[in-house]
Amino acid sequence: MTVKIIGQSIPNLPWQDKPANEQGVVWRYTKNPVIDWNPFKAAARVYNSAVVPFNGEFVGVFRCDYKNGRPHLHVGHSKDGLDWTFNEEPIDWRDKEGNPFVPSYAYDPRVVCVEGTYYVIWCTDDHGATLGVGMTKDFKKFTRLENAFVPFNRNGVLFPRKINGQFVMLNRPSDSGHTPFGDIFLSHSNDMEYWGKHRHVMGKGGNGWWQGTKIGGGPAPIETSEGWLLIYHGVSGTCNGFVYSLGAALLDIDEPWKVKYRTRDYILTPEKDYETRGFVPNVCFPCTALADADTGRIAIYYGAADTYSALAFTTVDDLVNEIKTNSEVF
Ligand code: BMA
Repeated sequence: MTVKIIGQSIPNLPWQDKPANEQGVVWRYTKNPVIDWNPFKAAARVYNSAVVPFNGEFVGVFRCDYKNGRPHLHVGHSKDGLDWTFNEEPIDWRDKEGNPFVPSYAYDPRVVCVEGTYYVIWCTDDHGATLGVGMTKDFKKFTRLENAFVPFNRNGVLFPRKINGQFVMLNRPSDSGHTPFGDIFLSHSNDMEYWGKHRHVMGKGGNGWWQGTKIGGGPAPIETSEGWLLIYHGVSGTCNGFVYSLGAALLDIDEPWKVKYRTRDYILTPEKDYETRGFVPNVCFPCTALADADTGRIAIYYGAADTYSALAFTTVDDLVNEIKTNSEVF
């Protein structure tokens, strides 16, 4: 391993070696999907979800679309990151005084540990879509903070440590519908409640039609010796609707709104049946990337077709090499 991951060891990270005939820099888990339709009584579909290592096992905050179509967040547990059991009840969000502070809907969660606290950021409703923010230490008691922004905003992704003494969150200003535009910005906070010092990070477009309509942050950026490794989603508009693919970029370590390199081509796009067929066809939507500092292995959890949870793998050396040698920054 030549590129160093600055992060934790995850010896039980889910993993499969790269198949000999694989051309891409990212390869799929052969037993995908890891979560199928109707995985527990309340949930029709579980996808676009957040997983973190916890006490030697794994815990997740999962987007669960109910049988009335509305999404809510449920906690799930797994010993190996592959077989999951879900809490039947949604997360019981409370404000700082302990009063119920329940979102009317909640989707696309990301979970990031900063200084021993697990922060959950998701898309919620406040007279329009915006970013809900909460925290937990044990995945039993959850405290909800103020929403980060006024509507409309989606794809809130926290960096896994403070940068120059401040929390930093990627976000994607949007509209009230399915948003036919969108660039990635970042915002700073001293306290996870008041957000400002906004910076544009990167835009849609370039030569790549795969990201010509909009882009949005994916998993929490991974700190490496080459900069922040960001996996994100890029969206192409077709006559048959949006197509969601994965791209990656390297951001400056101290000034992460500066893009050093960015993949010219997608690194994963809908190809398999579980990605091209489902509730919303042609969607690969990453919300988690677990990186093992000892081996450089990276496991990416992504939602497939707004229906399934799937896994794909890469290594930090392979991915950084791909980004640097096939880069287009614009
Ligand atoms: C986005 C979000 C995602 C979803 C995607 C494709 O706007 O709603 O949750 O995966 O659309 O439908």
